[in-house]
Amino acid sequence: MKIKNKITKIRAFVLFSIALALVPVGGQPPNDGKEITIISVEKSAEFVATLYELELDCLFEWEGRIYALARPQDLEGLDRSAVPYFFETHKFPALKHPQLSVLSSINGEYHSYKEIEADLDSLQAAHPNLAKVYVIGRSLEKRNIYALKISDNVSLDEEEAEVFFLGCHHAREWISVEVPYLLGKFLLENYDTNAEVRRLVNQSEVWIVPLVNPDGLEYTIHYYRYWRKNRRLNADGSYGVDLNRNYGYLWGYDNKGSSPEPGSAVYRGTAAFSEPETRAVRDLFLQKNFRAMITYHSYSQVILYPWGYTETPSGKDSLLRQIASQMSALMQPVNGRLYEFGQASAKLYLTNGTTDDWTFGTAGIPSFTIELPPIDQLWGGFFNPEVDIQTIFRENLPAALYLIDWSIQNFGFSDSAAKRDAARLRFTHHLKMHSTEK
Ligand code: 0X9
Ligand code: CA
Ligand code: ZN
Repeated sequence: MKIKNKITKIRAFVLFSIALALVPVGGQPPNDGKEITIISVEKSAEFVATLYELELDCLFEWEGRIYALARPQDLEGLDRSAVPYFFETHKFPALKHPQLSVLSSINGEYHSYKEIEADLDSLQAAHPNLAKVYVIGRSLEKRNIYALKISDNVSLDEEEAEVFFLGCHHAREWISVEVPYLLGKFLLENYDTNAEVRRLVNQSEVWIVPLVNPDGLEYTIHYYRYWRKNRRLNADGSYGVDLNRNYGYLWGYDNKGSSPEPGSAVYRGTAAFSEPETRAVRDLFLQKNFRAMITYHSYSQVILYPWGYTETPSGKDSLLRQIASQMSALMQPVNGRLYEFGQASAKLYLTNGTTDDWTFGTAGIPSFTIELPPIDQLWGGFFNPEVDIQTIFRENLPAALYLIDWSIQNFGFSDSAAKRDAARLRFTHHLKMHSTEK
């Protein structure tokens, strides 16, 4: 074999885009002190196929080479494959303000899959009359997808306004797990002492799915902080379907709002609801009669509403704008941060197969995507320091409470109840209880 492994350590090689991608200015590197290895291979079909085979996550392409993140076992695999590659190691710099970083463990105050499981169970145990944890489905890697229901007489399905909150369709958007989780915790812990919270909880049924994409989240914690999609092994050897392009309303409408290419960050999958994670959300949604929903993402600090697939306003544009504007007005005084709002396609970019287009398109309910702070990459992008978790939650709280109240006030009006009832008949499977009450 004449192919010689060319293993060269280029110490001085510093690429600005790596620094930008992994250590956003103003943000806190979440992998402080950790060493990472970045490899590169010449861009040829054969070499790229090897990267896919070895399950490496490609970071970017630059001057004819593909750069990817590699773990130690990946380097062994590369050596065996006889693909010539370069590698370099980087150590994240020590922080000037370590208290702002992710401290207590690899993911700090943020929740991992096991941590959200344990904390949801604790909430249920501490508030047995108000909180119940359900398993609404399983991820590709067989992790549970949990829903927390909060209401008085929680075991009963009462004639009350149902409201839906979701988090973490995108793995690297860690803050989007925390905000809906903390909303649930807040409602439960303030029920006894706060009459307004009690009224909202008594008159509604709040459903919270804080972690739609557990496989992706675990991948960001243990392998690659920048991962976005789920962990589907695609036909071409690449990984991941963008769960926020996999919903069934005008799925794959065009190739601008989503991609047919498996390797793309916005790959829509092979069919609408091809992924177990979106199916879990769909099946819960179709069994319920939700009046409004918020799905949390990051970052951008904006409130978005349908449509995403077209720049044409929906028939309910003024209602959606009015609710979004109310939410923004309630959020702004908390920490002084302004959340701009608008139709998703116009305010941000075209998308199709998103959660909110689907819930709005099938049930006609007010549906919002809240892109949590920061406002841009220079303020940290996907990496919010731990001290910001409470801050961001606190400013989002009045918007969530407002939407619950709006749902209560508008309970009884729905132009698509019949449509939804018909759909529900097709999904009659029963929700399974988690843990103590199986
Ligand atoms: O692209 C997305 O899925 C969302 N942005 S993110 O950076 N969190 O990935 C925005 C979706 C906006 N469109 C709709 N909500 N329809
Ligand atoms: Ca109730
Ligand atoms: Zn997102």
